[in-house]
Parts: sequence; C-alpha cells; structure tokens
Amino acid sequence: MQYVQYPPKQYWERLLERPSANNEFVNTVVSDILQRVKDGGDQALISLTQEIEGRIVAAITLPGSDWRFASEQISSSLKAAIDQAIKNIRCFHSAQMEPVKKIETMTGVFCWRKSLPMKRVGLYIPGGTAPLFSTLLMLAIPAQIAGCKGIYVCTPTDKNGRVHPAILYAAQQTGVTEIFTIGGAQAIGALAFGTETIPKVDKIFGPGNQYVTQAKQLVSATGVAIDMPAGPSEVAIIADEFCNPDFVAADLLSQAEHGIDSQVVLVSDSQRVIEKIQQSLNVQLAKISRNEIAIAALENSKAILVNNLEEGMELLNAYAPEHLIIACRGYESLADKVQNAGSVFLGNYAAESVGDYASGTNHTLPTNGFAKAFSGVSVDSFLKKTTFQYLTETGLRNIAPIVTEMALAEGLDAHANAIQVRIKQLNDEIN
Ligand code: HSO
Ligand code: ZN
Repeated sequence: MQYVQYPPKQYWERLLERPSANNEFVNTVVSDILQRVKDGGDQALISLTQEIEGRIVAAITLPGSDWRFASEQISSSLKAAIDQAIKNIRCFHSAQMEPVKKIETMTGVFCWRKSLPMKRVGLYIPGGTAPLFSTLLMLAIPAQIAGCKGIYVCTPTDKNGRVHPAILYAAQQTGVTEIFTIGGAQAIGALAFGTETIPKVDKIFGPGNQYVTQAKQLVSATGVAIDMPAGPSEVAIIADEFCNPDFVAADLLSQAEHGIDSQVVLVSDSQRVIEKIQQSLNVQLAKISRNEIAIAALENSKAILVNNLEEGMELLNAYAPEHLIIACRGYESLADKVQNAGSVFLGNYAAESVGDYASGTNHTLPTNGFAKAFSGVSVDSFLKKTTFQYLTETGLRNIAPIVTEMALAEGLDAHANAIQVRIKQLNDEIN
C-alpha cells in the first residue's frame, strides 16, 4: 500500500482518483457484439460464444434436468448456509415493502403512491474466477419480494457446460424463472433486445467485467434500464487505536482478493495503527490462496494518515466508497457523519464479508464514487412507483381556483377549462 501522511485537502481528489475505465477498444468491440445480437438473435449468441469463449452452447436455456439435481451436488453444510443467508436477506428486504399511504392534501383531494413490480428483469451472474452465487441471492431475492413475474438469469457455463451447482441451488430457492447459459456482452444484448429464446427485459442487473459493464451502459441508451454503472469493488476502512489490526488487515484482504483492480483505502489518525495493520497484512497475505490478485490490488491502494478522525470522515465522504468500515471507538458518532457510502460496517465485528454474504443487507452497491448519488440494490430497484389521485366534489371545489389561476398564468386555457367545465356542471346540478 502506498503510505500518505497528512495529505492537504486540495490533494484529496487527486489522491483518491479511481483508474479511468474509458476504453475505445472495448467500446468498439462491445458495439459490434450488440449489433450482431440485435440482428442475429440466438444464432448470433451461439456463434459469439464460440468465437469469444471457445465454448459450444448446446442449449441456450439450461435444461430442467440440470436444475433438479443441484441440491444433491452441494454439501449439506453449504446448503444450510445458503438457506440461512436467504432467510436473513429476505427478512431485511421484505421490510422494504412499504404500505400504501393515502394522503389527503386538501379536504377532498386524495393522493397515494403504489409500488408496481417490473414485469421482467434480467440478472447477470459472471462466471470468472469465482462462482458468485451470493450475487444471485442479492438480486433474485429483492426481485422476488417486489413481485417480478419473470426473473431471468444469464451466466456462462464452465468448460464442461456446467453451471456451478451452488448457483443453481440459489436460483431454485429464490424463484428464478429461467437460466440462460450465455455470458459476456452478448448476454446483455440478448436481455436488452430479446432473441427467439431470451425475453427482452425491463431492467438488467448484476456485475461483470469491463465488456459487460460497457454493454450495460450502451444498451441503457436504447431504453432498457440498468441497476447502476458498475466499477471495480472497493472498501475504505477508518481505524483508530480501538481497532484490532488483524481484523482490519483481514478486511482489506477480503476486498483485495476480488480482483487486481479492487480498490482498498485505509485511513487512520495513528501512525502506529497503520504500521501494525501493515505488518498483519504481510503475515496474512502469505496465507490466502488468491494472494497474487491481492498483492496486485494492494499495489494501487493507499494508507492515509490524517490529523484526526473527523478529517478522516471528511476525506472518506469525498471518496464515497462502496463499503465503509468504521473500526473506531466512537463508531456511533462517526456513523452520523457518513454522507457518501454504499454500505457501512460499524465496530470490530462487522466484517465486510458478513454483508457480502449473509447479514441481510445487499452487496450490489455503487462503486467509483457513485455512492454520492446512487443507492445499492434493494426491493425499490425492482419497483416503479405510480401515483394515483381521487377527488370528491368538495375536493374539486377546493382546488379549482388554484389550478385555474395557475393554468391561466401559464397561458394554458385548455387546462383551466378542464376544471371549469366540471365546476359548471356541479353548479348546474345544484340550480
Ligand atoms: N464484495 C463484493 C460482493 C461479494 N463478495 C460477493 C463475495 N462474494 C462486492 O460488493
Ligand atoms: Zn466481497
């Protein structure tokens, strides 16, 4: 990690800059893939998968027989762990469903807002170096709670044409409608445009490499919604003398093992604490299996010494991390200072891994500073809010002069008239 002492405020932005992902080459390749999928449908998906991944797709839709045996192919302890995680995630996300509140804004004027589920959603689950079945839980559970009718998963198979049984089990337990064995930018194209086999969806969710991310960005300009602009995963930790350096080092590593582009930031008001964490990092690094990835990620990462924790929080709000761990004695009052973060972990026992898998919160979170304006995935991400209104006679009489006045002031006579014809009719009824 790069060690930086007391950086002056005017350097924070430069110091915390994320590597730019803007890549013309990726853009050209992805645009071409999307066009081929749009024009060629299923056949294009099959050819692209063979060209890009060297993989023959026997069936785009995963056959039912492959699903059925999933639960027999994972250990009973993994099954039990997934079951408990599902319970916790469901418990936390179910509480996000809001009851409809009818509000009477003026006497006789009633307004309310109803959440309606998106009909079809597409979930992208990357293949890559780790089978992220936890991500499937984080996306399918809120989709199911929201009431989406079609929950479609796209995920590449391994070399033997298999989807990891834990992904299948997770899908089975969370109401996934269908799994398509297509990955990459072509899968995003298929979900955005629809093919003979894959339905066109209303919104596409899920992480992926830069091709997938670019594809999501491009299709979002064609009308399909996407969850959020994704970038490499990040954690920022603010730690003081109260922290356990071994725990902090372990959390830094848990993020660093995701990928060589993972972002890790450590902030402390104590040089001694930073040194201890560094030492522990070196010891623990030697023991993890993905240490080459972690070492590369740590090379781009920073340990920052600040004058005090308040300044540290200000710096982290400027960074807007995906995950923020506050391992400080005053974690409660520091938590009140959080302005920009995807998800926050307080004290010495809230490891990021807990939120990654099983506490109940969602792990699909805004990266790349987007926590300044975006929220992580929740049940809301699968809902649209439609407003309703109803007026009684009295309600119309109460609001008529206001709307008429405003409409005439905007020069929109027909708007005023729509009120006045009603008022006239009401008055005629009385006379
Ligand atoms: N930390 C990742 C999520 C994840 N971790 C999945 C393990 N599996 C991005 O929030
Ligand atoms: Zn993680």
